[in-house]
Amino acid sequence: TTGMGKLLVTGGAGFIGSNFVHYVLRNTEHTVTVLDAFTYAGNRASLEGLPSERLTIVDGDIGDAALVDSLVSAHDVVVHYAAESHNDNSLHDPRPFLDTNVVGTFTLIEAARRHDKRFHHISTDEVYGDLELDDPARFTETTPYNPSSPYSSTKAASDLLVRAWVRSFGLRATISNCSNNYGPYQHVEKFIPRQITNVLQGQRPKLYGSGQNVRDWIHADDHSSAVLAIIDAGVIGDTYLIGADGEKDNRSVVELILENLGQPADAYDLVADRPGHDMRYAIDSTKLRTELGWLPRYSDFAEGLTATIDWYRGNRSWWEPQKAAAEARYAIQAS
Ligand code: NAD
Ligand code: TDX
Repeated sequence: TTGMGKLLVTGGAGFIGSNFVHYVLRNTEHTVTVLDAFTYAGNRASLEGLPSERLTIVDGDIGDAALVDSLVSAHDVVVHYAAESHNDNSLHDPRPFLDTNVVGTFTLIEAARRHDKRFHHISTDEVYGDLELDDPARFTETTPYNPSSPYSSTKAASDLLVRAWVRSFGLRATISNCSNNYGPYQHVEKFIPRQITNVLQGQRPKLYGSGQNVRDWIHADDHSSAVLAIIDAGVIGDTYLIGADGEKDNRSVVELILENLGQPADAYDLVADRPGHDMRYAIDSTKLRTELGWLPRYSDFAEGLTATIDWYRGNRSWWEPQKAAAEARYAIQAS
């Protein structure tokens, strides 16, 4: 990326945010301030070993208007990752999703408007609802919003706030909607890390429903390179879909994990389905590729998954402290 700037990265201690911070410090000259509330999903260990002269970490809430105002005023670009991110949690306790995803985003864009700062909003393909398994269509920038869950409806609400602030107040913002990410530092509540760490602990993977649901997987580093491309050259007011043509059904992903870890491919349990479970997501990222020249580096999912499995194998001290609590939450949700 060109030049040097001061980035304020919200949610930078979470999965995708921390991968972005690593990526930025490795590949650009920017300095980074992370604003993160360190909820159950935030982890200081995900930011260890980074150059302290280019990284500042602030423990605070994006809903804290005074804190947000002073931080936004002191930076060039706000990159907004912070969110409550897990669908299963949103089905059992939606309130934090409204507070963080909706009111938190509102608080940030008000500050960005006041100080006329460049704002990039990170969102998800889940705002478009889901597709049938046999539908040849994929999501594009013009697909109508149709979210299914408390999580995705609050992300949709936040996207619409950003669009309205662009139109009504001239906020200098862009939005990206990305497909499912995988890679290091992903919380063990999420599908891929949950199944890897289950197997590493001698437990069986848990597949919801029939395991036929399809997700469109992208490596977190490819998400990061796309966000940097949009910050550099994206058109103000525009939305960009980010995806790497990685459609896989959940059963195939579990089978790959089991094979990788030397287990029989059918050594998993089918468990109760997620209520309202979206069937399939699929991204058409033609706009990003043709207008901004972006390309994913990880084109082979099986290879990226193997690297991710190796990371969880080699970093037990990162995930073991979260594992029991995450499984206890699943046990409560199931009862
Ligand atoms: P995550 O849950 O791993 O991380 C979220 C981070 O935000 C955590 O560090 C948490 O402490 C922080 N946070 C939560 N509430 C906060 C608040 N009120 N104030 C400050 N910080 C707060 O989530 P993730 O999977 O890394 O997702 C990051 C972003 O990317 C989200 O906006 C999500 O909607 C979006 N996204 C995720 C995926 C995916 O596959 N995980 C795909 C597309 C888009
Ligand atoms: O134990 C499980 N078994 C299972 O079959 C879990 C945790 C999930 N699943 C299924 C549900 C989904 O079909 O795996 C798929 C992926 O589940 P999640 O990891 O919970 O992701 P998803 O619901 O698809 O949402 C993710 O991608 C889009 C992120 O969590 C969101 O933040 C992002 O917006």
